[in-house]
Amino acid sequence: MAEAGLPEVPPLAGPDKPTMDFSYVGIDAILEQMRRKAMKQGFELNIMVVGQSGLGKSTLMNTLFKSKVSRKSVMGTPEERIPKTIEIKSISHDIEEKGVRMKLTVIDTPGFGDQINNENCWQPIMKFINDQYEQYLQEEINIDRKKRIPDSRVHCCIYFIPPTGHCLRPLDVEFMRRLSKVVNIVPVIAKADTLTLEERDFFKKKIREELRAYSIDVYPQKEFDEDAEDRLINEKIREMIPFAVVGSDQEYQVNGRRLLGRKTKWGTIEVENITHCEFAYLRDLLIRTHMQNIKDIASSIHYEMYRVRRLNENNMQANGLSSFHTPSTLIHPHPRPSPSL
Ligand SMILES: Nc1nc2c(ncn2[C@@H]2O[C@H](COP(=O)(O)OP(=O)(O)OP(=O)(O)O)[C@@H](O)[C@H]2O)c(=O)[nH]1
Ligand SMILES: [Mg+2]
Repeated sequence: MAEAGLPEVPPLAGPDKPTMDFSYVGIDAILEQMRRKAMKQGFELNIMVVGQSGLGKSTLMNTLFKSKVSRKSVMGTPEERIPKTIEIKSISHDIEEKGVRMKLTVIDTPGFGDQINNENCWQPIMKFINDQYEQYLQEEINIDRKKRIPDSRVHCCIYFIPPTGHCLRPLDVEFMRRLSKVVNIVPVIAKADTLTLEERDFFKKKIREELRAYSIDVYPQKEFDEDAEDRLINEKIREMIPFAVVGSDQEYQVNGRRLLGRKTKWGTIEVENITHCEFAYLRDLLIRTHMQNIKDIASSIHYEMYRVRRLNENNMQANGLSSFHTPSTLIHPHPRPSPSL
């Protein structure tokens, strides 16, 4: 019998066991060790939502918490109207599924671009993202640093495009162009139930063309595909982006099943039904298929760029150089650091 807490080690050879293969070292057991470690630590994902007021950002995040990701953990909360978001606010949920723990944090932001003059309205969002990088950096360079640095860095930012059916607005272009350089951007078409299927397909295609034309690199970025397999999977996602989503935190009974939906006179739009909208694809990308990759790119590309820039600034200050000089002793970010998977 194994000691309490220790993994059971198979006996080398026994009377009823075939002779062991002595060339076997057991490297594959590292996978089990990593799994145990990861299970103990749990997982974290920080998602930010940005977009014009009333586009359903808060609703969609409630949908995410209430959908199959965390049906159990939020059951029983009283249904109430979602208030207008007036400040940047983080909400965390601890989710546990099949013994795996996850802390999902949503950073909800107030209506973006709601002013008459929207020049530089992306700045508070950019500042928030950089502030989180700065906090992490300060913890990291601390001599007496924590074993596990609390991670409040924004791993990805869901940008809500209004369902106009025409094209991106200059504001959308400006935001995504600037922010895609510091954070993973996942664009979505908000309130997709207001578009017909043809309008939706046309709008999605148009947005993809515009993103290409303006060289806006949204997640999953082509240049960070690791290999051919990666490229194949991500290419399919890139052909689907932006996801046309519908949000709701209300449950309805349809054909004997309880589901999240929007009830209209003409029927109920089921938010998790892929024939109705693409919410499930978004959730699967964020949680089921690409969560680790999103975090890797956030950390090894976006945070790394910030870190290098800040350390260079510090160096220059220490050497009494102005930022106009670019001495050869500068630390340079890797030309294209590949995310560690
Ligand atoms: N038709 C439709 N309405 C939606 C959808 N999602 C949310 N709504 C409704 O739109 C209204 C605004 O939703 P919120 O989630 O508060 O929007 P918000 O983007 O968080 O708004 P601010 O906090 O003001 O920035 C609510 O009445 C929602 O019920 C959707 O997918 N389709
Ligand atoms: Mg809101």
